[in-house]
Amino acid sequence: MITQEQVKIFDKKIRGAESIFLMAHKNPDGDALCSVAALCRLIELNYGKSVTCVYDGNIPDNLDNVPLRRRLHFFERVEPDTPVDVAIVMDYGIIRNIGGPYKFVENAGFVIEIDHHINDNKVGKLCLDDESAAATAEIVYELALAAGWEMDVTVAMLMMTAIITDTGFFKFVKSGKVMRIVADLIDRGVDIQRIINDLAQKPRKTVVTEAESVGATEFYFKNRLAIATITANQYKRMDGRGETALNLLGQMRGVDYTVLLKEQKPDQIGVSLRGHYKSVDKIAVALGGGGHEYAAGAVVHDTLDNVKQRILDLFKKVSW
Ligand SMILES: [Mn+2]
Repeated sequence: MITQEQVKIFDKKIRGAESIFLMAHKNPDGDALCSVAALCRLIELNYGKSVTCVYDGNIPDNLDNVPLRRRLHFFERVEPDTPVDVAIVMDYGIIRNIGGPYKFVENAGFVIEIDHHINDNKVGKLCLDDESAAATAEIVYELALAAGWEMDVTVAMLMMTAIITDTGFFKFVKSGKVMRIVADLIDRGVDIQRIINDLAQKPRKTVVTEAESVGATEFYFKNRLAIATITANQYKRMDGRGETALNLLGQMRGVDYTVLLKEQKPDQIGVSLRGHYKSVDKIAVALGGGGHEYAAGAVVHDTLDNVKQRILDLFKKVSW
């Protein structure tokens, strides 16, 4: 719930600001990128002020066609000493996740945060946080309504993209509230089919490489554990995350656990773990990582063979 008191402070700070910076977490995902772009557009539409959007890390290829994508600048391309009157930090979780753009927060006269992550160490003076929101964009939507802002179809598209990505294409939706927002965004002219199709597009090389790695999957524990490997050479040919491989692995009937090993460097293995209604978070923690109950991961600094052996040893201990 956004109160009128919060709207008043937000409004006053934006009106009084000459330089406004927007940012989210490093390596922005759909929600991070689109929440920033949507709020940027809303401020420009409703206050006639220009906003600077910065990011750190990489933005995935499948977000290339998101409206206003080019409005986000790699933080090092922005003059580091730029005065900042208001910094708005979105979808960040913990301060460490902000990365390079944090220096603009440290310089800022006032800091606002908009987030749906659980966080005890808040960076914002004004906090528009809601842990029950399915996406940060959901809070931006509520702010826009509470403030009575004009919202165009570009803003609606960005919010929809954020919701679709953060809910895993609606799979993780736990409340009707976000679906009522989705309904309103459709009525505002959003083409949901087009967004979903665009998000699914990947470079040809990535799809072919990931399918190749799934073709060489190894099965253990009576075929109930599937382990696929993306070698260092394959890793170079694809766009980082291995979603296609994980999706294919997850479709195999009778497989309870899937593991994707990515040889990011000779001694750095990215491990993605998925459980078909079976928890994998403890295994991720044992490897020095973490995540959600059915989807977790880790980055392990060891050789591919050693990491695979460690994982097999850990799976010996699970109750099949
Ligand atoms: Mn999010």
